[in-house]
Amino acid sequence: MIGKSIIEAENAAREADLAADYDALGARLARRGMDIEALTARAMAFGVAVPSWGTGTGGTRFARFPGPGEPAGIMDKLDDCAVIHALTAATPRVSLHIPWDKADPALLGEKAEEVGLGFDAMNSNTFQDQPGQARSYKFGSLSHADAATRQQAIEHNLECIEIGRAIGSKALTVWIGDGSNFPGQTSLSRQFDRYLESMKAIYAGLPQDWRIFSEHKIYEPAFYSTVVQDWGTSLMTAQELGPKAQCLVDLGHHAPNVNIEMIVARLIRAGKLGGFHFNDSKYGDDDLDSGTIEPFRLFLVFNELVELEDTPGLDLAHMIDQSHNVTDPIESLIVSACEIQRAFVQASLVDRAALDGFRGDNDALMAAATLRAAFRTDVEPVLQMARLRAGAAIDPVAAYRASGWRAQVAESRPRVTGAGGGIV
Ligand SMILES: [Mn+2]
Repeated sequence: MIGKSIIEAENAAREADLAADYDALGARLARRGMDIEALTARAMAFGVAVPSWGTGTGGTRFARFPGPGEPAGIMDKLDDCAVIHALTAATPRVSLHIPWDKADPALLGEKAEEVGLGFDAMNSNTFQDQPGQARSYKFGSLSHADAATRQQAIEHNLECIEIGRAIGSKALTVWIGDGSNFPGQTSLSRQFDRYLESMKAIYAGLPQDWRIFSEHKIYEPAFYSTVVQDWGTSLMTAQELGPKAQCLVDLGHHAPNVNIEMIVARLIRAGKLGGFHFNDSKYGDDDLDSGTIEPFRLFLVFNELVELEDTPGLDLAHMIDQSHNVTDPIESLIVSACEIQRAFVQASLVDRAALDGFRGDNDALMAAATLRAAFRTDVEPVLQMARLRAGAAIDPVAAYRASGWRAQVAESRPRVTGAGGGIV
């Protein structure tokens, strides 16, 4: 693990500057009637889950270029996740992916306790075949034309619930790659019926205090039609299944220029928003790091979440889902967690009373200006202070580099040379 002394030494060099920056921002916010301490408390209470699969180098379907010290298994991944949380204090939970992370649940629980992490939603995988698997998912899984293949996929999801139950998870995220690549290849309606029937069987196996999240994705790997392709289909699914079923919004899984924040508002209105997979994109489902391409869009998503945060029953699972192809995955996850937290804090700065007034007066210009005033406020001192007070690093990437973690684990972890396929 990252030694406390390294974090403290790194922080000591930055604390005086932070104190000055924090005081200056506090005074500036006070002039706007805002309390910086309340904002820092909100930042400290915010958490986003790290995807276990994000700790390894990702890739595209063309290639993967792993770096030194890649995690060799789930225990290594949990170590890396613990490093991210130690430095940011913003990632208290890990989202597991079965079967990639399959291990004795007792050992998973012990390891999580040892490194101080909890588990977020479980993720099933019926979009690829596993060694020794009886039936192939080449032509689908939960919506496959063959009942035995559907049953195999259902049982896999039930197993994910069973593992999750043993380690304290409370949700299952289902994303399937089912669809078609040719017009006429499949019946668009009957395929969806089969999917719903399978999801009902999984839903029936949910413990009382669990939720199931339906994640949609517009395309890939099925490039002509996808069974759960948009939020409308995801909402239909959640509504048909029942109260424990909700929708998961992955920011990358939308057509270009779609107004994602409006989808968020609609799903909250329906009582069906369950959580997020955060990432960013330039062209499609690029899985780029959160906040690197369209930080204003991320802010607008959080603006809806903050505006509607008192909605009864709203309980969101915030998770990251990205592919880190050219960076050290730990650094990307650190920066992404901080950027997601930043968008939340910026959205918390919006003067809601003023905004309501401008909306009531149809003053579009000033309403937009109210949002921009929050978005343009540099809240870095708030984020830094939240980390410092939680025992994390004022500058997490600098502390990570100073720790030498990657070089240290590269000594003990086997060198990965495979250049196999990418990550989803
Ligand atoms: Mn996702």
